[in-house]
Amino acid sequence: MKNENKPVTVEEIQVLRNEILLMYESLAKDVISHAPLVKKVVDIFVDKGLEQKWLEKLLAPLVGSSFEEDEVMLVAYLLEELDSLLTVKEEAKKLEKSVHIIVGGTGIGKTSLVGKLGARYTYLLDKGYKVAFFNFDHHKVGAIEQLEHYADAMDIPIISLEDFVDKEYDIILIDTAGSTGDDLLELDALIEIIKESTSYKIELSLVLSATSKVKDLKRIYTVFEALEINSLIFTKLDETYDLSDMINFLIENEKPLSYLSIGQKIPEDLIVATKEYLLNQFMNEENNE
Ligand SMILES: Nc1nc2c(ncn2[C@@H]2O[C@H](COP(=O)(O)OP(=O)(O)O)[C@@H](O)[C@H]2O)c(=O)[nH]1
Ligand SMILES: [Mg+2]
Repeated sequence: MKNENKPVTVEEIQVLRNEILLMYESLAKDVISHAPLVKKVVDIFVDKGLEQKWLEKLLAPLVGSSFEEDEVMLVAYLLEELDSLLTVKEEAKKLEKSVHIIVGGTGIGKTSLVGKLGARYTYLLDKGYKVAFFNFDHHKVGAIEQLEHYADAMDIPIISLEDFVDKEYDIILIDTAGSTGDDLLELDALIEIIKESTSYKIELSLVLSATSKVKDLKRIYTVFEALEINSLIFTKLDETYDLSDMINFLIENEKPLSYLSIGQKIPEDLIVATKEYLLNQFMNEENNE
């Protein structure tokens, strides 16, 4: 009896909360099995690759309401929920003086992206920015040649670290190598040097492929999380009709999405990420017959 007056601890509340969540999950499944139209809509989105549990939890509260009989409303509701969970970063009208570091696994499209962004910032926006490239990929054979090729074609200089200091450039794009631990330490040291010796704002983007599985996306994210990631960029959206892994990853990850690479052509196959584009691509995919 003495226990009744004892204050409840945070741990006890957490245990209770987990139990309630578990009960709610199985309840949600049960409730939905009695609402055929809701179940149909869950199945449509499961077919598209979204997680069943997540869908059930969202839709269960609607069973018994007028929504239950309206498929269009149910789909619209789910799309709105998806929309609210995705975060995008709009491109500023006026870009700040910044060092934009592009990191990610090998072969994911980082160097191509540096080329695309370089061309975009120099030639494709209302205001032309003064851009320079910096190569931090000294491992991969041919890495510098690829960047040099873009630099020559676009008339963008490849600079050395000393050149950062004179603030001559508006945007410095840094191309990096893959993802071993040593590289990350070196990259971290480079970031510290830039912070200490210049006033450039640092923008670090993790590049991920739309063709990767959600587990791999999470694993790569964990590797690079040691650095301070400001935004995500997805590449190779043209190589898959199934964006569910990417969407499932983004639902759980709060980092904003900035750009999308939708093909190999430089510079035109780069777009600013919008929720409309993502959701349209996701809903119109051709694997749902
Ligand atoms: N289909 C497709 N290929 C891409 C895309 N982005 C890059 N690539 C290709 O992927 C390959 C590797 O690109 P690269 O930029 O060298 O990757 P890095 O190793 O991360 O620097 C090249 O053949 C690129 O043309 C994209 O959005 N779609
Ligand atoms: Mg590269």
